[in-house]
Amino acid sequence: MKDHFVVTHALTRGLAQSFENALALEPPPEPISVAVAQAQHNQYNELLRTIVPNVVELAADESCPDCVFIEDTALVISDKHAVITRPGAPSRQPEPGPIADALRSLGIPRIDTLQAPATLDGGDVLVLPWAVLVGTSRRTNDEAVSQLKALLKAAGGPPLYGFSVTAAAATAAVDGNKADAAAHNSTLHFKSVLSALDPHTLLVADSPMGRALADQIRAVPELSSLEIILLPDTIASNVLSAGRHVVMQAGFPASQAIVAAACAERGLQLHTLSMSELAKADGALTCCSLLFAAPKAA
Ligand code: CIR
Repeated sequence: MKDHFVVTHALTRGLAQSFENALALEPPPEPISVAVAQAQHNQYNELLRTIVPNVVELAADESCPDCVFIEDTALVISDKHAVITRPGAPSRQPEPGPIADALRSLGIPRIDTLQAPATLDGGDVLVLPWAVLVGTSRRTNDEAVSQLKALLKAAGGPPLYGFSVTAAAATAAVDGNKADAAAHNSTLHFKSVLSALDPHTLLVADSPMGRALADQIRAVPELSSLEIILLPDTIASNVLSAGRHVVMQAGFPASQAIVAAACAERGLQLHTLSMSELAKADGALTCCSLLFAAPKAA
């Protein structure tokens, strides 16, 4: 097994002018500036073009203010199998159509689709080459987890391990103080507090919420080989990892020092990028792309 994620393609989606109406768990202190969000999203695409061989940008859909968050619409499990999701927010349920078409045109031979009453956002799923970790949340339900498990099995894919963002929030609420309680109320997805630095290393927020999920993960014997690195800044725990490149949010020096050291040990190159305007709509780094290895013939 490789010590990094093999990525040949990135799919991204344009940021709609309607982005100012994107869903947000809490109203941002300042309204969203679509122009600033657009500029940050352009920088995201530019950086991806320097680290991923093929970047395909799909057109925005003005009737879907959240369409830039393409990660929620599909899971690319391998170059042989993808699963189209059924996003948990009703306003987002039209989003996956064009993504399914794009994955089909890149030659992924098996593309399954989750069926109602399943709901699942890709932000709740961490796909590793050897395991798939899923957190149920306000967007992802048990029915989706059982459908996904069956689809992975039918396709000969990696095993699925289930977690609960909702249960972690309850644990965190007991363990944490008032500020922590506010922070985990604003946790949208499993990957709002964790992501993979490489196929064997997780970055997890050092918060009651992050620690509660880390405890759930550590309790699974099959996942005991995963190294877990805790980071002081929650938003910094969501990184993009492609080949030997890692991208993290700019502006979090304490977390950056830890990630930089981990990257240096592993021969990974660290880049930073600010997506602060997209964060007003609960967006992080992974949510704006699907990164995967497409079949060789594509
Ligand atoms: C939503 O509420 O669905 C969007 N405003 C944010 C989605 C972020 N997605 C992600 O982190 N995977």
